[in-house]
Amino acid sequence: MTDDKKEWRNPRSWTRPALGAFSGVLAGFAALAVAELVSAWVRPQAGPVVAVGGAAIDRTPAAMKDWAIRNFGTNDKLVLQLGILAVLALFALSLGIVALRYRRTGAAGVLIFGVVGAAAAISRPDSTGLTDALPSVVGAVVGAATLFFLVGPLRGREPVRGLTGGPDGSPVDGDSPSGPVWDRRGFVIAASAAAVASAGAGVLGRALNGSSGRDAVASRQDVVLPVPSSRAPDVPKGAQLRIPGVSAFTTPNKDFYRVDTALVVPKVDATDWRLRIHGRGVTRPLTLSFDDLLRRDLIERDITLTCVSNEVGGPYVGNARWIGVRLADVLAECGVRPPSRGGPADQLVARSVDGMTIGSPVEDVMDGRDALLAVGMNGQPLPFDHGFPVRMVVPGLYGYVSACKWIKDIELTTFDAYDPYWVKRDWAREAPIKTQSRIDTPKPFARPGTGTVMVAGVAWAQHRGIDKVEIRVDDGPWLEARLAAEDSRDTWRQWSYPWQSTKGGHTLTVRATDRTGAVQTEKRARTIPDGASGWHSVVVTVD
Ligand SMILES: Nc1nc2c(c(=O)[nH]1)N[C@H]1C(S)=C(S)[C@@H](COP(=O)(O)O)O[C@H]1N2
Ligand SMILES: [Mo]
Repeated sequence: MTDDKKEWRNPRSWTRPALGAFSGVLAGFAALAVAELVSAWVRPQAGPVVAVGGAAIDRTPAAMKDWAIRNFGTNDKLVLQLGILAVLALFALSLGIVALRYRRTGAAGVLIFGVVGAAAAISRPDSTGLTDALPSVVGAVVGAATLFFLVGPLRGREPVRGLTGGPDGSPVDGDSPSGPVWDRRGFVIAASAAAVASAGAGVLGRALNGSSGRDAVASRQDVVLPVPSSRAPDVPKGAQLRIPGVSAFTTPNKDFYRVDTALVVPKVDATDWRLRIHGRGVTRPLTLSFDDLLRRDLIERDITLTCVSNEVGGPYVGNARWIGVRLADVLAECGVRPPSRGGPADQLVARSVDGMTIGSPVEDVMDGRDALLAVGMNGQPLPFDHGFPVRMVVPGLYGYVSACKWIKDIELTTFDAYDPYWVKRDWAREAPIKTQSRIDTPKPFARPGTGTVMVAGVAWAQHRGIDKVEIRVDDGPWLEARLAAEDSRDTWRQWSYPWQSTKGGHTLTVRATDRTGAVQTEKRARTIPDGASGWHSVVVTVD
């Protein structure tokens, strides 16, 4: 007891584990920094954190993904990567302490993380081969060496207790601590050198990764979108209400929601992009270049996209003016017939450069709706975030069953024969967009004054169209809202209602009716497996 107390008072009893832990963290930092640098040379997606993060995303159960989107929204990827870094820091710290006593084991532990990173990198669906292992492997070797080097001379000759060594400080795994022992100055210099070199490698790697894909950026700058042979009519003047707080009718590209599994946004060089179309019932397989697409007849359409992960009242819906090639024409040229005309394939599987697979009903994309291979978004080439150079857009279907970004391959198959990415993860095979409406203003918990309060928002039922929107105050009768002008039945529609408010707390609720006459259901459903349902409500207090 007395001994322990003395030992505890003696700074040495914790200085050493602390320095060991510190060396471990430094070694981990060195490993990641070097991996970052090497990944800039291989490709940014091959870095260990991105690869392990991607593997984690693919294995995340649907419920967890839903939870992450709900809590972190579009920041979910940042949170994931910070989580991975936190876990790595904890392991690195522990390995540093272990290495004080078992130097080889500690260093080997770092190598194991390298193996994990390498395995993740080469098994990613977009992996380009064994070189993807290099960032993890080289990083881990440098990390292990750093730990070995820093920790060796820490394993001093003085007797130490507990965690840091045997009673006489002798190593247990047989590697001899016969080398030099750090004095304080020596350790500070060595550790600082390691830290500075790692920081240098990391910053350089970051910078190089940040400027990677320069060819892709240049190819995007070179794109001149041809004038579409079929223009979209101007958005009717009355489609955009001039009520503060209502969503912009056309969502600017920079504000457009983004939902995908890519930790690093793919940067595809349009000049070597190809789209291959093949599979069942394809009598004339086709490979198209980007220029091939631009030379075809282009159509321009306003289409509202919605994510199946959008909660009732949620933000994952946006409307853009797309330019693209009519997908049905391309398919017909390849000899594809929809099932209703005897075609053998009922599922079209689009595959992206990052390994995403998205399956749509062949019947839907060929039924006359404006299903597009889109090249333009709101007058610009597609932004990288939204699928440059080419993505699919299909009116009326949730994004995960229609809107493949960075597309590179289309395979005709059957629903029986193949489950795409999200279907493997328990989401529905087919998912038409559910009729929905959202109150944009007033905001939840707003405190408007008495008098006329403009209640307004958007409603959507893509490819069916919105015919009616009603609101209800508390448990009162349904009141018909004024509908803004309709742009097309493939776009959302704005609505408003001048509410004569009365003092006190009130719940405002909205529901829409689509052109098939179906009233938006009150029945609450979760986003899994085929989209949320229920009515959107906002609680306000009138002062
Ligand atoms: N390659 C790829 N395409 C993808 C996805 C993805 O994860 N990877 N996500 C899909 C989903 S779930 C949606 S809702 C839309 C979103 O498109 P946006 O990010 O341009 O809004 O893209 C779809 N296309
Ligand atoms: Mo989605």
